[in-house]
Amino acid sequence: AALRVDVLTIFPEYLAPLGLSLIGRAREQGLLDVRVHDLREHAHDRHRTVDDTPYGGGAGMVMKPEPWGEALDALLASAGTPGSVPHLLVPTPSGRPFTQALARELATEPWLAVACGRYEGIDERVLEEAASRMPVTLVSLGDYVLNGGEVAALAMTEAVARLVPGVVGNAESLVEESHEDGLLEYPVYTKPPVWREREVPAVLRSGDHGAVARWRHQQRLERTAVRRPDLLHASAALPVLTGADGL
Ligand code: 6GU
Repeated sequence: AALRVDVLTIFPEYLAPLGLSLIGRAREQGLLDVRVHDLREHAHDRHRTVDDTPYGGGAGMVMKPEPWGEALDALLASAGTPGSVPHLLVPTPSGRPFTQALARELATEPWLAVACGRYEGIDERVLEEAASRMPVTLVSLGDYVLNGGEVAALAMTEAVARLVPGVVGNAESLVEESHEDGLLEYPVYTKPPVWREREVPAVLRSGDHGAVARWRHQQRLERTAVRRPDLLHASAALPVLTGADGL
C-alpha cells in the first residue's frame, strides 16, 4: 500500500467508519493499509487500567505511560522495512492546526500512526520518548474540545488518504476544492433549472465559459470575504488573486 496508518486507541470501534465508502474501497484495493489497535492489549492488570490520577493534583485522569510505551514498541517492531518508523500524530487541542497544507505534507509519507488520548491527556514522558525514536507532531482540529483523539484520527485519516494517488477517482476534483488555493468554493447547481421558484443563475446556462469562470471567481472572493476574512488576508499574496490568469 502507498500509505499505512496505524491508530492506537482504547475505543477501536470508534474507527469503524474507516471501513466504509471511499476509504473502505481504497483499503480493499490495496492503496491504503489501516490498522486499528486496542491500547488495552498493553494493560496487564485485572482491570486493564490505562489511566491514573495526575501528579500535582487537578481534575480528571491521565493516561499511564506503560501501556503507551509497550504499544509504541510493538508498533515499531511491526515495521515492514527494518528500521523504518512512522510519523506519529497526537491529536490534542493544544497541537498544531490541522490544515489542508499539513494533510498534503502527510500524504507524502509512507507510514503514519495516530495516538488517541482520552481523559486529560497522555503522560508527557510518552511523547518525549516517542520523539526520541520517531517524528512526532501534535495536531489540533480546531479551537474546541473533543472527548478524545478518535474523531480527529478519523478526520485526519480521511483528509490524508484521499490525497493518496488513486484513492479519489477524479484527481481534478482534488485541486478545485476549498482550502487548496486559499479561497472557499463557488456555489454549485444542478437540474432542474427552476426549483420552488428559484432559478439557477443565468450565466451558468449561458454557454459562455469565460463568463462562468469570472462569475465563479467573484463568488469565491465574496464568500471568502463574508465567511472567512482571515483566509482572504492570508491569500492576498497568492497568484490566484494577482496573476495574469484573466480572472
Ligand atoms: Cl485533535 N483532540 C481533542 N481531544 N480535542 C480537540 C482536537 C483534537 N482538536 C480540537 N479539539
